[in-house]
Amino acid sequence: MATMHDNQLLDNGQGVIDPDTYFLRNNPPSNLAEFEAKTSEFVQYHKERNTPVVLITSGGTIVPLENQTVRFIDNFSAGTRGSVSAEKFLENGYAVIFMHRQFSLQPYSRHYTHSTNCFLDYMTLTEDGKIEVDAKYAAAMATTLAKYQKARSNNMLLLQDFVTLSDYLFKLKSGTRIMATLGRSAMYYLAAAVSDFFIPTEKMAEHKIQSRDGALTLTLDQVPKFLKPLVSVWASNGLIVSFKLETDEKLLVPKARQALEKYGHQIVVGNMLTTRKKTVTFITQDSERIVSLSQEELDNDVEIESKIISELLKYHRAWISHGTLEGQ
Ligand code: PAZ
Repeated sequence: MATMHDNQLLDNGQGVIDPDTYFLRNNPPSNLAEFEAKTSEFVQYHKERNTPVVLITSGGTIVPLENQTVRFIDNFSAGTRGSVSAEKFLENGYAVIFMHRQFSLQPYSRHYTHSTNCFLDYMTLTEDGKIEVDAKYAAAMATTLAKYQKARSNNMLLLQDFVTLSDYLFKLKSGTRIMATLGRSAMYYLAAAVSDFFIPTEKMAEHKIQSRDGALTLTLDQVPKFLKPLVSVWASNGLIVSFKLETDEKLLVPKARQALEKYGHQIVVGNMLTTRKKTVTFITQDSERIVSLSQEELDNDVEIESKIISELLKYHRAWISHGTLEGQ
């Protein structure tokens, strides 16, 4: 733990601590060693086979309001972007580490788990008491099941989860450092919605906040800027793609550009809350390109992630062969 003196030194004067200080002041998740062992084994396996590997982060982090957490603040994200993207990367021969918010959408199972149907609605009971998949769903389910089983049996998909901001940050740091051994054939696809504000452990109530005390006023600290060490130290050789979500159109491209300048990574994919499933903007240091689904594609249930991934594969090929995005 940092001392009072360290705290003064490590604070930037506006109450924002740096990432190293964050890791000193917060406890790692109890399953971090298991996370690291599984990630290392997966990465080593694919390094030996020269398989490109993508780390996808997906879903939202929570920030607890109490150390013994009853209440928390959540971040918007169902995990659609991440889980659909994972399927598209797998179809293109990538091994996928899918670091997702626990119980958010996952590749393949997403087609059945969070729909308006309960999973039991996909099944029928035969007269002799056996369970079968309803004929209406069987063909599509067989296709999805075959893809899922292929990914698992070929060791192409590693599922890892997080819940809190702190879980996420510790695992992101470990995961990216392990992936760094792959050099340029690693891609980081940071689609998770990560909290910008949190309550440090030492300022948090220990027990459930009581309503008898009247209205609740919260003061949240700013989360340190983790993309900085991620880009410059943890994952320095890989292709780094971050996502930016906005609700005010005017801010989307300027904020994305600001992020590229501040952190020095390669690509920001910008998306607006209301149109994120049909339009995204690719922003690099020297380009800006809107990618959209046509009405016909929307009518045919084409998912925008297939376009996002095919763009990124071009960038990644260029990155692997000469370490820049040019010539993609
Ligand atoms: O998971 P989902 O499909 O509901 O949402 C995806 C998203 C909007 C969270 C993602 O595309 C994104 O923009 N992530 C980064 C969010 C941010 O700016 O922090």
